[in-house]
Amino acid sequence: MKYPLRCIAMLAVKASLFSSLFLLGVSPAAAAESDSSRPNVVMIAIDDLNDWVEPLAGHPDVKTPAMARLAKRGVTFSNAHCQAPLCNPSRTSIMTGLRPTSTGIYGLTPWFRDLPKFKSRTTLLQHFHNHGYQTFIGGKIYHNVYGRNQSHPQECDVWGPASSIGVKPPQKLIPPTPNGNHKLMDWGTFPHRDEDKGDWHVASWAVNEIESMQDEKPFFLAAGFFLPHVPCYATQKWFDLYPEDTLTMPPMPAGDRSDTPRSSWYLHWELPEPRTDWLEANDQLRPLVRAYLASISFVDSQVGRILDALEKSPYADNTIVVLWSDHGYHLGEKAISGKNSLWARSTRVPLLFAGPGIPADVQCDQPAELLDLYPTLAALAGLPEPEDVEGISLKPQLVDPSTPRERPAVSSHNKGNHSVCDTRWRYIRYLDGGEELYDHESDPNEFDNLIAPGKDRAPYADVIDRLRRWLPKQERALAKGSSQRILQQRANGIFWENKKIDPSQAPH
Ligand SMILES: [Ca+2]
Ligand SMILES: [Ca+2]
Repeated sequence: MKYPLRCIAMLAVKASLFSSLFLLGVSPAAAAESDSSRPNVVMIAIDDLNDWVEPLAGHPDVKTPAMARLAKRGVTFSNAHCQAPLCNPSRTSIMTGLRPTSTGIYGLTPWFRDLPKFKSRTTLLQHFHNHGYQTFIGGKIYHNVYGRNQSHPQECDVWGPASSIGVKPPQKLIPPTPNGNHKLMDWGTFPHRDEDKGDWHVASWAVNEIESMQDEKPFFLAAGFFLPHVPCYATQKWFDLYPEDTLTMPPMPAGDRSDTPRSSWYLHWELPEPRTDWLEANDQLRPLVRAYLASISFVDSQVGRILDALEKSPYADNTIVVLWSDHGYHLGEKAISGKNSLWARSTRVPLLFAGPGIPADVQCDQPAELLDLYPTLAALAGLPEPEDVEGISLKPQLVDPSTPRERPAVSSHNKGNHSVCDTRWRYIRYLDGGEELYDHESDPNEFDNLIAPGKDRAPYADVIDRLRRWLPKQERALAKGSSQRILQQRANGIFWENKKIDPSQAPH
C-alpha cells in the first residue's frame, strides 16, 4: 500500500509524539484527552421491529411507553431505513459502516471476519475501544453467535448473555407451516413468566452492568433484544393489551401486488415465513398481528428496565442512548409475512437518539440510514472520524432536526435490487430492470406503483432521474460462503438459493 507523502509526514509526527509521551512517563491512554468527560453510550437494538412503535405511529393500537419516553427525551428519525432487509447483512452494515454492496454480504452467512478483506475491519465498538472506552455486548447485536468465542480481533471487552428465545412451549402453537414447518414460525401465548424469556436476561444483564459500572473509563454498552422476531411468544398480560375482537388490522388491499414487477417476488421466492394466503386460510393472520404487537410491548418493557437503570445511575446525564431495529416486518401486507422486500414495511425502522446536547421531543423527517450510526456515535462522543465508513454523521440533524440531508436512504436486497427513499418518494429497481415508484405524500402505504407497465411515466421522469443517481455504482459480487436468502443473476437465469427460478411458477 502506498501512502501519500503528507500522510507519511503525519504518521511520523504521531510516532514521535507517542515516543515523547512515553519518555515523559505518560501513557497514550492517559494522554487521550479527558476520557472521563466523554459521554457513555447505551445502544439498544431490536430484532425485526417495524414502525409499529408509538414514536412512529405505525399502528394505532400499539403500546410502547418506554420508547415513547425515550422519544420525549430526544430525536426520533421518522424516515430511517435499513441497508438490507435481513439480519446478517443489516447488522454487518451497521457495525462495519459499509453497505451490503461494498461487502457482498446479503445472506445469513458469511460472518464478515471470515472474508480476508474484512478480517481486520475496525467495527463500531472496536473504534470506541481503541479510544479508551470499555465495550460491552449482550444479546443480539451481531447475527447468530458471530464474533463470540473469538479472541482476535475481540469484538468487545465484555460479552453478556447470547440472544435466546428462552422458555418455549412443548410444541408449536400454530399448524405446520409451508416450506418445512420451520421451528421459528410460531406465535401465541402459553403459561410462562416474563422472567424466563431470553430478552429478560439480556435486560437484567444490562441493568446489572450499569449498576456496577466502574468509573475508570467511559463505556459503550450494546444490548440487543430478540423479540418481536418470530417465534412471537409473550405472556398473557401482553396479549391482554390487544383484545382480538377490537384489534386493528394493517391495511392490505386485495391485488396490491398486481402492479409490482414479477421480479419483486424473486426477492422472497421461497421463505419459511408464510404467505398471507396461507395465514388467511389457516385463520392465523389476526393471531400473528396480535402476537407481534404483544411481543413489541413486552420488548418495550425491557427497554424500559434499561432506561430506568440508566436514569437512576450516576450516568443519567452523560450517556447517549440510541435505539434501532435491524429492519422491518410484513404482517400480511403485499401478500407476505416476513422481511426480504424493498418496501417501507421492510426498510423503515425506529431510530431514536437521546442524551447530552440532543434536543428533546423532536422528530426529524430527513432520510437517515442505519449505516449512519457509526459516524454519528463517533461524532457525538468526540472521537475522530472513522476511516472509510460509508455512512454520514447525523449530528447536524441531532443539533437542528430541520437541517436537510441531500443523500436519500438506499436499501439493497442482493446485487441489483435497490430502493432509494427521500423525503417524499421511493424508487425501486430490480435486477431485471423492473421498477416501482411511490409517492409517500399521497400514498404512505405504497399501494400505487406510479410507473407500472401501461402507465405514463413522463410526469415522473425528473424524479426517477434524480433518485436513480443514488443507485450503487459498483456492487460487489456475493461474498464467498453466502447462503440463505441469496438471489443471483447468472448467464442462464436467475437463481434463488442456488435453485433456478422458473418465472412462470408461483412463488413458494
Ligand atoms: Ca432481524
Ligand atoms: Ca399495488
